[in-house]
Amino acid sequence: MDQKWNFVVAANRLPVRRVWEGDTARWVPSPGGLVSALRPVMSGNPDAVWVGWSGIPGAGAEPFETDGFQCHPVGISQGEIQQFYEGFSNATLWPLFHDALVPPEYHRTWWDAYRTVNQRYATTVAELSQPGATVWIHDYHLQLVPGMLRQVRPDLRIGFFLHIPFPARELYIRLPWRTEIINGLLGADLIGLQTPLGVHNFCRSVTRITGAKTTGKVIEHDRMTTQVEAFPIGIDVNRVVGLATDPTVRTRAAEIRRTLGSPTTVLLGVDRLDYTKGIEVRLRAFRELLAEGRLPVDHCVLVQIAEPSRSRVTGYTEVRQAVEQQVGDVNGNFGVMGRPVVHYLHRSHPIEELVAMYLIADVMLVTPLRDGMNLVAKEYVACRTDNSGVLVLSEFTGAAQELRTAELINPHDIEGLKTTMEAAAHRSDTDAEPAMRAMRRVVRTNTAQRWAERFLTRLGKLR
Ligand code: GDG
Repeated sequence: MDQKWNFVVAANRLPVRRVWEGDTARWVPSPGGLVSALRPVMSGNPDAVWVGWSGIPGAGAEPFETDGFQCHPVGISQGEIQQFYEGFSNATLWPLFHDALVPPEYHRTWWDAYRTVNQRYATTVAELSQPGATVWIHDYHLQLVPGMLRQVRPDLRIGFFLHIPFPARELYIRLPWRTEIINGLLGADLIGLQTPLGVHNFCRSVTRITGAKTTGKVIEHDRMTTQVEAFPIGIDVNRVVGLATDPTVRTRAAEIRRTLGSPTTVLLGVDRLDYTKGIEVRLRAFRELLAEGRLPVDHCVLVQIAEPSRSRVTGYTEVRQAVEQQVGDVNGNFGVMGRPVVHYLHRSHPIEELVAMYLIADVMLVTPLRDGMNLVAKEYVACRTDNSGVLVLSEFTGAAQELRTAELINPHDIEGLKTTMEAAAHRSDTDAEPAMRAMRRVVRTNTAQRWAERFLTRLGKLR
């Protein structure tokens, strides 16, 4: 690799995916929060490269250009997908970091694969980086990369951002490889977490495991300093508002509402089908409200979009079965011919369709048991350009730290959730307006682009 770059992003996935048209394949951008957030610094930047997996098992493809910057695929074999991605990343780290909602599995072979793939990323990044380059590594799949990279390239300015929560110390220390992961992360100059609680949890684990001195958000270790701070992620507000005000999308929204039978109240959930998202909790609350006559069956509809996700990982088949059983139960008991009460869509939707759904949702249900941030909550708020609508939001999301005027709920307290959902369904637009207006200010201020700018500016001032 001869060419070197001055700004290197490393993430589990590349910002593009391969699509086939007949016999020819091409790369198309995969729309995601991270891609939008980094667009201003990546797009058309000849000094920037993105290192990640293409989503296709096997050796990495040749580097290529997209949107004016370089993409450098990292190869991941079928076996590594099972052990590194589905195994250690999503059946060990993901559940452990989400309060062990399902029991994390600890397998030494998975750990070996995690180390191997992280080493591959570190080697690739080291080879691609100019002297003194800035490197930004993302998320729980790559927590060893900062440390591995620091060993071979002490000259680099290394930032790391964790998109999921950092768990309480009492949970984190269960991890057999807790020391290795902490040391991996401490290779970074700057570690970003979604919330101040994440920062607190991380610093407590560091102190316990390494004995390093922590002063506020500064950790001193091995003649090096790591700064740890909260950088709550935002959304691409202009894009979302652009869609929410697009006449085609608005026409589609009206059409969806008619298809649903023009109900008085539409309640909506939009999630990856994941056990952390609390989909079962909201379905249970909804069922009980119908059964108790507190929500009128003929005027209320719940739409639940559940994007398929990680179907081969432990816990995901179970959550799907549970949700589908609940949907069947509610519709079997409360629906009438041609008019289900719950519309459950287990598939991925184009963003335009999601925005149309946000536009018709009188009540948005975001009820995770634990969530790093939750961008769906912010997207809903951004779409409500007339300040109508009620956001019911779990206290256990990062978003709850910012959207203080949402209807905050404890998803473990079904009675409390029911009371809030009932009140939300009956709230008038006028009553809902001040809360929505305040949330819209927050979402418009802390955008995805602003988040990236804040992180990189902070990183630029260190060392
Ligand atoms: C992780 C953290 C943190 C959903 N269904 C479809 C679809 N989506 C889009 C939403 C939203 C995104 O996916 C989901 O983002 P979330 O933040 O809600 O959740 P995670 O996927 O768990 O993300 C999370 C995030 O990273 C960023 O740091 O907030 O806490 O867990 O943008 O709109 N998009 C399309 N079709 C769908 O069917 N196109």
